[in-house]
Amino acid sequence: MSKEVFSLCFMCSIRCPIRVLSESGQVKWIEGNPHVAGMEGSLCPRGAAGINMLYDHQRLQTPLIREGKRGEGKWRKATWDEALDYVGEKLKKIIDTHGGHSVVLGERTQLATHVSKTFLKSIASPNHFTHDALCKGSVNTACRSLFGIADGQVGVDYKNTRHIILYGRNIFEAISVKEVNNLTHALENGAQMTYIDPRVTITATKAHRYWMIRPGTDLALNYALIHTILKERLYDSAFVDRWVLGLQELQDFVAEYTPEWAEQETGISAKEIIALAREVSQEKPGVIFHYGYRGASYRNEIYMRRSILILNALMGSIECKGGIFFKKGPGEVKGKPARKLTEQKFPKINVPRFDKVGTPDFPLPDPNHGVGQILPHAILNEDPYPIKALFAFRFDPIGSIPDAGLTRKALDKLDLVVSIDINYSDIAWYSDVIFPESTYLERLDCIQQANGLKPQMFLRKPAVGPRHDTREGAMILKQIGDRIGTGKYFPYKDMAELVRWQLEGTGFSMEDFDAKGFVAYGKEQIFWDRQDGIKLKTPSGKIEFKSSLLENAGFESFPAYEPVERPMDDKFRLVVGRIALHTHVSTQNNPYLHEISPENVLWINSRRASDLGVKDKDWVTVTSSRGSGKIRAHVTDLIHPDTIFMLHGFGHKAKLAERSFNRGVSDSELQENITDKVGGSPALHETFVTIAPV
Ligand SMILES: Nc1nc2c(c(=O)[nH]1)N[C@H]1C(S)=C(S)[C@@H](COP(=O)(O)OP(=O)(O)OC[C@H]3O[C@@H](n4cnc5c(=O)[nH]c(N)nc54)[C@H](O)[C@@H]3O)O[C@H]1N2
Ligand SMILES: Nc1nc2c(c(=O)[nH]1)N[C@H]1C(S)=C(S)[C@@H](COP(=O)(O)OP(=O)(O)OC[C@H]3O[C@@H](n4cnc5c(=O)[nH]c(N)nc54)[C@H](O)[C@@H]3O)O[C@H]1N2
Ligand code: SF4
Ligand SMILES: [Mo]
Repeated sequence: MSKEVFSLCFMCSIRCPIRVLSESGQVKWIEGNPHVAGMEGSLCPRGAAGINMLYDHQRLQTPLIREGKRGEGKWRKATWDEALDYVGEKLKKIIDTHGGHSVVLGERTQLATHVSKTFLKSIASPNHFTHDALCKGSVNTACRSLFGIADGQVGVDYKNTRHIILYGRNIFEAISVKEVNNLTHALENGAQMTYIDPRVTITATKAHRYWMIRPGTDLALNYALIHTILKERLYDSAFVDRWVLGLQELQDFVAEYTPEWAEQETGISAKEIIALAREVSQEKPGVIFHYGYRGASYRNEIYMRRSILILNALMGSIECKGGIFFKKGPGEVKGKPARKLTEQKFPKINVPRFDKVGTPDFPLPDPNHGVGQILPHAILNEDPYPIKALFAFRFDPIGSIPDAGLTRKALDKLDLVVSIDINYSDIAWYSDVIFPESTYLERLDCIQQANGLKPQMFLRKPAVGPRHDTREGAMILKQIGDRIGTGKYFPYKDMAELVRWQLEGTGFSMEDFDAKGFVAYGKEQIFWDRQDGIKLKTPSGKIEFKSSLLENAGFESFPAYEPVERPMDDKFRLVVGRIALHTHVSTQNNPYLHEISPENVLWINSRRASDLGVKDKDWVTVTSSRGSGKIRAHVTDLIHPDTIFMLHGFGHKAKLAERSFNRGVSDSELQENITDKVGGSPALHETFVTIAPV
């Protein structure tokens, strides 16, 4: 019997809407949901490889309890009751002895995040964190400093743009399907694309203008662009007069940052910088200075992301077609959002978070997400208090927090490490108990509230039943709750009951999602009135160039430019990123994706390679202060001489993921665990390495 189901992909956390066809309980075909604008039936390669993930025998199939030492790989298969009882008993002891706050749960933000937050709130722990700070914490803080609104509620109108400027936003490899389709349409309609990256990526090859910038100097470039725009009065004065606070302060500040100065710093000619400022301003306001996605690279990240957003404000490209906009929720059309379990009343929490976010020590990062890379430091230093248990839910702290050696050392100190995963990930391999989750093709999930120009809701529905002895994450957490006496906070017996509860009061039912996979609160795109209607949430109600958020916390709005350190002598700056074929640390063992992209290589500039006597495809050793690894050189002119680049996500340690085991090098083994103390991002590109022929 054949069946069609509309659902949401989860080969990465973009969660593209999909249409899945199955026959006699076997998935046969997945494509982009044709009913959803921008999807146009397309999928990225990882989305297509979802079928291989489902039928891969090397994924988790049953609960496992560790028998040998952590990381040794000796497991005992367990029944669900056995594994849940085991975790429940240990957890109860930890909470009774050390308090609920000694328990941390880290996850990739996902549809069941309100369940995970409930799990911790019910034991009075403030220690929920998401991947967000590791991904784009400083973008988040930059948005809040200017708009009072987090980046998650800011969107980009790619389709109607006239000119897009991308700072290492490698959109054609680090993919979101709708963004790629919409930007492709804009380019076909004559939009211009400027791409800035120390490395020639696929996106660079499609751009009208490409600048090989010296890494870590985008802020200098932006100050020079702002300098030119203000000096030549190229900005949208009506918009700026109405909405901006601190223009004069900005003008005084950038006076010394001339294009000639920036040329020395960035390696981009002053003439070209001025040309871009003039060119873009002719197309305003339908232009986009893209504030970036993985905004997690340098110590000064917050100011670099702020400078990009300031450029948008100067172009008036905010809340307009072809620019950036604020997402609209159901409240905008008098609708109700889906309910969340976190709306319940919980025990009072009297301690700070493990990462001290929200305290004077670390005031600005978003407490809704926390700062994950602080975890190893907090555990090892018992600062602000001892931590005893970690739950990793669809998140791999070993692969995704820089300095894996330090992370493992911290994990060694814990009494309990539990993973909820679908793969033998490196964190699962290092856990005491692994709970296997049903994959996205096999599970009903919580409601996706999709704010945007048109508020909508989506639903992930199973295309087929679970192939193995797996459960949904929201059920696993509930069943642990049942064992530690917090079951009452999870008032559902199965996922369908939870979803129906979430939909109460919204006017929609689960069946309403059958036809197209989503429901919409209205038909029209909503733009706020640019004269009077932009609902900024800053104290002044304006776009705060001069930021009360920063200044009230003791930080400057416009600190003097401080250059990043240059790699001296034989050193290189290590830079990392993605390709279209893999998701972070998740897909390297996927049979199909592994076949096309089995391991990472090290991009190195031809001249520097020749100085070292390294030829293309030679094995080299790459060494940092934290670790070293053996990897093949990819010798090329297409990378800045200061920089070496490798794909993130390889070098897995879990033996039962046989294809990816020990293939390539893990960037997290090499990187130092350093943080942008204002914005919250890890400075992933602040590690220097040396290269030696093997
Ligand atoms: N060193 C280094 N660190 C980084 C980055 C980097 O480039 N280098 N990038 C940063 C960025 S941008 C991000 S977004 C984060 C991402 O960090 P993570 O979220 O940790 O990475 P992912 O690979 O997306 O997924 C993590 C885990 O989710 C599991 N998983 C996949 N699908 C499911 C599912 O349906 N259910 C469950 N329970 N588990 C599932 C995978 O098997 C994997 O173990 O990493 C950040 N950290
Ligand atoms: N295929 C695929 N797509 C994905 C993901 C995935 O894992 N796989 N993950 C999703 C997620 S969570 C994220 S965060 C996004 C990431 O989306 P992006 O941020 O677009 O992707 P990255 O590959 O992390 O890009 C980093 C780029 O920045 C460049 N770079 C390094 N230093 C500098 C610098 O100083 N200045 C400039 N201008 N550029 C620099 C690097 O050379 C690299 O090309 O991708 C999303 N889409
Ligand atoms: S970008 Fe690709 S992997 Fe990510 S959700 Fe969309 S189709 Fe799936
Ligand atoms: Mo990310």
